[in-house]
Amino acid sequence: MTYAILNGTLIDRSEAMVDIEDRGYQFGDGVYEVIRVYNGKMFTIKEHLDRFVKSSESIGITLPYSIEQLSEMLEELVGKNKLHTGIVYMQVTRGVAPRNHSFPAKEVVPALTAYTKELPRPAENLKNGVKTILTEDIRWLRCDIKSLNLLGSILAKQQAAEKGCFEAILHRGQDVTEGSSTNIFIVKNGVVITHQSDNLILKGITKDVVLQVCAANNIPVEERTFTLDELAAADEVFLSSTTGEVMPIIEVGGKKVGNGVPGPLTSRLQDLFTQEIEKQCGSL
Ligand code: DCS
Repeated sequence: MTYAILNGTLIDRSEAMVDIEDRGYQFGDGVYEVIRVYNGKMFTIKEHLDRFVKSSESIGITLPYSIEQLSEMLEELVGKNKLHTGIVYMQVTRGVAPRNHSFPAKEVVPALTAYTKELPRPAENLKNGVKTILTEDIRWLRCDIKSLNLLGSILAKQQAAEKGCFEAILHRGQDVTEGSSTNIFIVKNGVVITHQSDNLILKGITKDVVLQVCAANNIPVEERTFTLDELAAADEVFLSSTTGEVMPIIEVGGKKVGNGVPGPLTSRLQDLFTQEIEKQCGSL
């Protein structure tokens, strides 16, 4: 049997159902996390749970569980599902209440769900790199909240998929923000450049690990807005995300990055990132 968590209880995945008036279902009124599992161990679990609490608080949802309780619950879920390599998806919504835009009565309990999925590491893409498209960032102005409202991201990712690309790189006018579900980095003259963690992007946990390994290895970083022109002139481009890790980008909007193969600094950062995974989760 495969298990899922519904409101704090482990149940059979096939019996995990939500009400049609769950506010996540009707309004996208909730937040979520995706956590990577390697060798049956969750990577950067603390950072993900901290961000989950922060996202919840920023939309006025008080989680009915402590971080310790959430952590225990997820560990039990991963263990019972015998997940080796994959992800945990977890979300909380404001709960089930008669449809009304404003918040429901205080007694309505936020609805927590979580489940696991087998997902191998994307070995081929990590090695060969991926192609991307460019598209205008039409999302709202609180992209720092990991909200369930993902239409802007979904529409961008679909455009990428229709062009045979892995990701859509988003920009607001001339300024590059991030990918539809990833953070974007460029390398120019040995300097790693990525958008500052403000309201226009999600503060990626993978991004933070990349920045930490850069600091620890004296690799210069600039966290700032960069433009489409800088992207086009970059020596290397890569993305980061929980599922994608540190992934080379070899094409942007039909144009090759450099000579169209993964760059040396990207490969070095991949190695350093892999070491971080192995420190927490054992050898890969
Ligand atoms: N930016 C956006 C818009 C994201 O949705 C994500 C993660 C990231 C950046 C990268 O953040 P992490 O490094 O913390 O993963 N998106 C998750 C998702 O929806 N699926 O997998 C990861």
